[in-house]
Amino acid sequence: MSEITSQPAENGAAPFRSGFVALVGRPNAGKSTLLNACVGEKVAITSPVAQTTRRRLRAVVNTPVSQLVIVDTPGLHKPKDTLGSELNRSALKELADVDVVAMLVDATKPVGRGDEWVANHVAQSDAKKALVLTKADIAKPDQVTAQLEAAQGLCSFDDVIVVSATEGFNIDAFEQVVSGYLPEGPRWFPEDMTSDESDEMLVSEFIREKVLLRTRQEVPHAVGVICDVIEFEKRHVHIEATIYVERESQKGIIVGKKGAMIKSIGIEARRDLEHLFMQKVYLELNVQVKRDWRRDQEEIRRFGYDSGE
Ligand SMILES: Nc1nc2c(ncn2[C@@H]2O[C@H](COP(=O)(O)OP(=O)(O)O)[C@@H](O)[C@H]2O)c(=O)[nH]1
Ligand SMILES: [Mg+2]
Repeated sequence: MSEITSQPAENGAAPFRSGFVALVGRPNAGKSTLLNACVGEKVAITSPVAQTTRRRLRAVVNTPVSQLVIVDTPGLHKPKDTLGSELNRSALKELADVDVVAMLVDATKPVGRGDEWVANHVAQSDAKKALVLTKADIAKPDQVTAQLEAAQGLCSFDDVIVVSATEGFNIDAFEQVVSGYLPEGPRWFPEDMTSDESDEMLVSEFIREKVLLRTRQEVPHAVGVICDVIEFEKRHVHIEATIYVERESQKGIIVGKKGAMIKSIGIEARRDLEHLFMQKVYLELNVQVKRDWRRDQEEIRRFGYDSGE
């Protein structure tokens, strides 16, 4: 859909490019799924729950002609509490710091006020702007056409691309389009580096994802996870973590009947963690109540969900 416009270097080869691209958009647009598809492994957690992503996450993607640092951000939305405001702040901050802003729009949901609001912020960024229409695999062709037209009216984009992150459709093309807009420069990061998250944070997030996938309504939003212990032993990784909720009733839901829910969460999280660390994992999970932590700036910071300002 797009041509790389960089000038060939003197020896005839295109110059190597490197820089930053931020993925922004409404909650659930598919930002974290696209990040994982580009990296080729799971670094960001994803779920149908809005505000799954609470932390900015940077991942390094190497292509033959470029090194992209892709920045995943929390979905931009109308905040309801202190946590929500922090998530917005964290996402908006990235707009000023990157070479390319990729605004993601869900092909299956009509373009609405939420997208307009995001686009108004994107328009103010000095970065190059790409419109990325996501979830092409589940959108009907006429839906894609209509969405493209509506989304292109939101802001002046330098490029447009349609992708499916779950099917791996146009992921290479997305990387190519973005690479073309990066400044010339070397690989700034080691080729084997995938993300800037600590092991503790990856553990907490992987566990939180399993809670999100298994709980409903208010419960997923009330959950915060902290990794208390992580020890790399000879034959396994020893992990202890605590799942925090805001109410006793929520604790009951997470624990489940005779501990069935927490057991399932543990089994699923362990499977992902063993994949991540490529080692056996021993995982001990606790559940605790921390009343109204989402309204408490200090608690939000302790969980690592703050914007760092
Ligand atoms: N069918 C389909 N579903 C997708 C695609 N990308 C994301 N999703 C789903 O949409 C939901 C939200 O995705 P996520 O990446 O967490 O969205 P984010 O809030 O923008 O980070 C998840 O259930 C994903 O599995 C896609 O390309 N195709
Ligand atoms: Mg996300």
